[in-house]
Amino acid sequence: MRQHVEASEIRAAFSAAMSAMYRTEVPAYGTLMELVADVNAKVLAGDPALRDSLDATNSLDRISEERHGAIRLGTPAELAMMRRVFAVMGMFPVGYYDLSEAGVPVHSTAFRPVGEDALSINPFRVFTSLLRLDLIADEALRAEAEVVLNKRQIFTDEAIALVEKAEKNGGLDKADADRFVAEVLETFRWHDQASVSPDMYHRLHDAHRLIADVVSFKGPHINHLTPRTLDIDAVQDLMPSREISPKAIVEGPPTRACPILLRQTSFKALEEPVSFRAENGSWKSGSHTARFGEIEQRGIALTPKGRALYDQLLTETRGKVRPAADGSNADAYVSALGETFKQFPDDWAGIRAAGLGYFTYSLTQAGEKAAPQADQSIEALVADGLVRFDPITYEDFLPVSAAGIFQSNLGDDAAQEFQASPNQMRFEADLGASVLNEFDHYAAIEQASINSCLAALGKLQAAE
Ligand code: OOG
Ligand code: NI
Repeated sequence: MRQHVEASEIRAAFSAAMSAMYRTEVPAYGTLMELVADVNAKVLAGDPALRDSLDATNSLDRISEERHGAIRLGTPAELAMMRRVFAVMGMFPVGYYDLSEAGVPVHSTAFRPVGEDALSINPFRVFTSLLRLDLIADEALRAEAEVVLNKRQIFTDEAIALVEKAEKNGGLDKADADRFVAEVLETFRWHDQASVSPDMYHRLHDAHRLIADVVSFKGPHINHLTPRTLDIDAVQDLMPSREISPKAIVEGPPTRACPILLRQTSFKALEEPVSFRAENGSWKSGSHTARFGEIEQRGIALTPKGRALYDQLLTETRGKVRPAADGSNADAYVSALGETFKQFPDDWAGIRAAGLGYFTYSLTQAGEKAAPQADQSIEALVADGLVRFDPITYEDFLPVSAAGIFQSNLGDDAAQEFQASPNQMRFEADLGASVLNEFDHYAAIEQASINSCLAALGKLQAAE
């Protein structure tokens, strides 16, 4: 049998193909990529230590590459098939995000590589939402939307055949992997001909702009891609100088010495020409707003306790200043955010001591050479300078931030009230699998690193 290509390699090829396609489809995204590369180069030039540490982890040359993208699916069957497609690329569902609470009628997961090695080969994730027609009040419209969605096939026959082949044989050879990437890319492509009439588009749009975006097209066009920036505030400030218009505020925590979780911002979605099939079969031109570009900067993964504190401080801030979509109170929001987050420790030792973040533990140089340790507690080993700790990067998403990204790209008037109704069981039934709990995952990484420190020092003891 021919050699199988590593799943991570297929993911890397897919991410590169998607980036190339999106840059052609949305030229402003190419401009954002150039800006990010320029800002990252400048940060690295001024910070040799950062450059060395990125170099040491082999991530220097890929620093400005995409970290994630997002799609919105219409039916449970699409979600279930998408799970199988992503599995071929080593991407698995992590986390459940309920966006209904924030006025967006979807619930979501992120398909992503899970192990440290897989993440370092290529970190590309896809934030994947499933439309919740059950949140649409108008029953007739809901039924009509269902009919349209059930008629479409978002995957090519060849893509499905290759997924089945990969599942049967436990992987794909090089030629099949290349075909797989090309075929799967088709699902994410933009279609400028809507599959609904102008009238139906407007009714869907009036129910919620997001519903129109999901239901009106042949497939779940990639709606944004997101490279990593080393200075998100600089990119936010510089966007207008490149003639792209940033959303009002950077989502997530404020600027800090020790970054936590995830900060993200985007340029606002562009109005794009589309044509609609009128009742008499002729094409009518119109427009649709959906696609944008985003940037992200990641910090430490927080424990449930740290996350609760983060959520509390964010709620407190938004109670003081609710960020307006037009940016009119952006400065007031940013200063309230900074002020409120003073309650969150801003040094690694303090974050660790308070049990707010996850860390990996490793032997220091002294630890490598250490004599057998009678005291095996990790705290004692840290205190004695034999073990060091480093923050674990948060690789997931934040529902309030995601809602902010959705909202600012659906138009400023899109905020809408829904009953908060998380339904993870329904989501997992539709997905055909359960999602990995991100807290359990980070806790396991931390515990494994503690165990290996203890074992290493224990071995010294055993060798005596
Ligand atoms: C997804 C928005 C969520 C993020 O980075 O939080 C997201 C969407 O607009 O479909 O991508
Ligand atoms: Ni995003």
